[in-house]
Amino acid sequence: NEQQYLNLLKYVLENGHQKGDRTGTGTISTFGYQIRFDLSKSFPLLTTKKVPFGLIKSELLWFMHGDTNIRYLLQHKNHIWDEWAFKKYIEDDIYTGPDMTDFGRRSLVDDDFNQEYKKQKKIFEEKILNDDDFSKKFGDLGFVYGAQWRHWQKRDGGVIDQIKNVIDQIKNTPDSRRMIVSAWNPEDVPTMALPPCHTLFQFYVNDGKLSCQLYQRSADLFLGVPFNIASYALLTHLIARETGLEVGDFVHTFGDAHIYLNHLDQVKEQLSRTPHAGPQLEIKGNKSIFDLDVADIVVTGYDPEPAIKAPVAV
Ligand code: THF
Repeated sequence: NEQQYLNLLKYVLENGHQKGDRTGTGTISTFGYQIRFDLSKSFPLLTTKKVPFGLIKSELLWFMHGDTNIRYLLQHKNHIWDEWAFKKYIEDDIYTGPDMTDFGRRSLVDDDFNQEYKKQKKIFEEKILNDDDFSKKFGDLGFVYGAQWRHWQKRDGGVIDQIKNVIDQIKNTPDSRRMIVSAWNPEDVPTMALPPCHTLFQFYVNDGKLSCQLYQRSADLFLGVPFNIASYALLTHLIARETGLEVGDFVHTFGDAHIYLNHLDQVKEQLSRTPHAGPQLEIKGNKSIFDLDVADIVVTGYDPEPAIKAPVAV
């Protein structure tokens, strides 16, 4: 339950060592940790801060569609992947606006720059939404999750649909120990906007229940992980529904589990709060999970503490 996540935050605060990182923000970090959620009891959307479930739904459906272009996310008012597309754009020769180098850090410390950044990002988003050619060139993040899950490129030119394959395995050989989906494609990693943080997941069937374990190589504990927990819990529900099983456990295994140094006050605030009872998940109608719309997925009884704002490291 939620306490396991809070214990992890506390563990890293107390035992983490300071470590530099790609983004230059700095973190406290530990290596190797595991938490577990019994999905049959409640849906693990955190209650010690409000987590925007709408964004989690549209992100997961985006992955499930095999889509890698942020246009779908923008159409659903989801901006969590904007920075990575915007970065590719401002580094391209076609961009002739004001210098946006290192926008993630500069927008936090320089008000004037932040105004300009917001303006340029707004222009970028409008073009992604309205200009097909521009969107094809700059909205696409490359071989990110959706691509590896649904159309992994084979050497011989074909593609592998790992999600369809794993559903077939769960239905036909539920005792299999090979029910794995990998987003980590070593050939693609060097050219990706962001190599996959949730690298690999495995399913397990026991007693009519479907469990899922995720190996996350790099975990932004305050901002990303609450999303990742809810996202994989939702994925487990979707796959269970498609295969006629009940839900079992979601097991979340971490590699580099870190708290960014500019999230420390927010983490302490969250740790001072007491968890409430968790919500329940409801999937409406009987569409295939590949045809679901955000409106078909709802949580009921979600009664969180207020949101806690924090800057995302790019
Ligand atoms: N990069 C970093 N530094 N952290 C991450 O968690 C992360 N992700 C994805 C890709 N790169 C990452 C993107 N996921 C938010 C949440 C998840 C993200 C990115 C950003 C975020 O800012 N959440 C805010 C609310 C945002 C809003 O309302 O628009 C929050 O308070 O939760 C790991 O998968």
